[in-house]
Amino acid sequence: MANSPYHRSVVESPDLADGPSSSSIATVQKPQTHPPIYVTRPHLPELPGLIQYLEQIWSNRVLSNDGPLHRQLELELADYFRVPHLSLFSNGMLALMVALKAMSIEGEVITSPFSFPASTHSLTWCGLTPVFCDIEPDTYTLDPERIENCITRHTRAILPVHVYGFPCDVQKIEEIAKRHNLKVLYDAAHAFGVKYQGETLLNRGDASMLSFHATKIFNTFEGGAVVCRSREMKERMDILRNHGIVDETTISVAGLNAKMNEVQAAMGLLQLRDVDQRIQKLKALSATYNTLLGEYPGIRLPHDLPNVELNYSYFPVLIDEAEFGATRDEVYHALKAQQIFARRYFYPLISDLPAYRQLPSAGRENLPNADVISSQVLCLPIYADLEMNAVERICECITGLQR
Ligand code: T4K
Repeated sequence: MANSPYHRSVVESPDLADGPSSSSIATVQKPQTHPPIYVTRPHLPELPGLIQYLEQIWSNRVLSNDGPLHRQLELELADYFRVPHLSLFSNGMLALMVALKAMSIEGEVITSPFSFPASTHSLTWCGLTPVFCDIEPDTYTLDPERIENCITRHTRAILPVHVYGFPCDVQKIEEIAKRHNLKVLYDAAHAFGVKYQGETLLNRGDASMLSFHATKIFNTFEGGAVVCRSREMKERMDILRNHGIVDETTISVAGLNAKMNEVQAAMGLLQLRDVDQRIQKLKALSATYNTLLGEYPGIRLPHDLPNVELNYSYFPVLIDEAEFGATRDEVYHALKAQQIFARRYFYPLISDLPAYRQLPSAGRENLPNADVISSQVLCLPIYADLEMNAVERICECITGLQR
C-alpha cells in the first residue's frame, strides 16, 4: 500500500506538507493552492451510527461467521435489489472466485480485457483459461458479435463486465450462452443500483458479482456479494466461503475463507440507508460535467444508454488527440499538476499485463476497440461529497488544454 498511487498523491499534496513558519507567513505570498481532488473518496456514514453497531457487536461478541448483522445485511440487500438469493463476501475478487467454483466451471472463459485486473485474475486463481474478446465502442462492454468467434470446444463460460455500470448486451449474451450451453457470470462490481428496462441488472445470467470496496458507491470498507438464480448455488457458495464447512464434522469441499465480518456488515447496513440519495448527487455532478464538457471537440462523453438507469459512480471521457490537440496522458498529467487525480481506468488492458500477454487472444490486433479506448480513457473525479465548483475547476483545467 505504501507504493500505491493514492499514498504517493497524499504525500505530494502541498496541503499536507509542513506549513510555513509564522515569520515566512508575514513575508512570503503563498501561491493559491487547492485541496487535492481524488478520482473518488469513500462514503463515510455518521460515526455515531457505527458506534451503536459496535456496541451491539461488543455486547454479543459475535464478530464473524454468519453473525446477526451479516444475516440482516444479506436480507436487506436482497430486498433492496429484489433478487432471490444473495451471498456476502469479504471482497469482490473472492466473491468472483467462489462463484466460479460454485458453478463448477473448468476450461476456457471468455472475458473482457477492459476491466480491473481482478476480473481476469479470478479466472487464473481458479485454474481457468481466460480468452479475451473485444469490446464494443459505445458501452465498452463485451461485443456480442465477436463472442462466438472466441468459442472453442473448451469454452465453458462467459465473464462479461458491466464496466462503469454500463450494462452489457445481456439479451444477446443470453442467446449466445443458450446456443452454446455456456454459463454466464457477470462482473457487476460497478453496477450497484443500476437498472435496465426498469429492473435490476443483477438478475441476468447465472450470477452477478458486486464489489463493496472503499472506492465503490456502497462500501463495507472491503466487501462484495454474489447474486444468483438458484438456492443450490447460494448454498454451495455459503459453504465454499467458510472453509467448506457444513457442520462441525462435515467438511464437504476444499473451501476457503471469504466471509464478510460483522463490522463490515454494520457499515453496509448504514450505507444502504442513503445510497439512493448518493446516486442522485452523482447524477447531478455527471450532468454538470456533460454541460461543461459537451461542446468541446475531441472529448467524448459517456453515451446516453436507452432504458438504463445508471449509478453515475464513474465519469469516463475519451480524449481524441487528433481533435482535442492533447493526448489523454497530457491531460492526466496536467490535472495531476493541479492536484486533480483523475485515473486511467482501465489502462493498461488486462491482456497487456505480463501474466496474460502471451495468450493467443491477447494480441492487440484481436482487440482493436479495447486498445483505442484504453489509450484514450480518463475517469474524472466523481463522488457524492464532491463540490460542484470542484467539477467546474476540473473542466476549466481540461478545456484550457485544448489546442
Ligand atoms: N471487478 C472490477 C470491474 C473492479 O473494478 C474491481 C475493483 C473488482 C472486480 C475487484 O473487487 P474488490 O476485490 O476490489 O472488491 C480501486 C479499488 O481498489 C478496486 O476495488 C476497484 N475495482 C478499482 C476500480 O479501483 P485502485 O488501485 O485504483 O485504488 P486506489 O487505492 O488507487 O484508490 C483510488 C482512489 O480512491 C485514491 O486515489 C483515493 C481514493 N481512496 C481510496 C481508498 C482505498 C480513498 O480516498 N480512500 C481509500 O480508502 O483500485
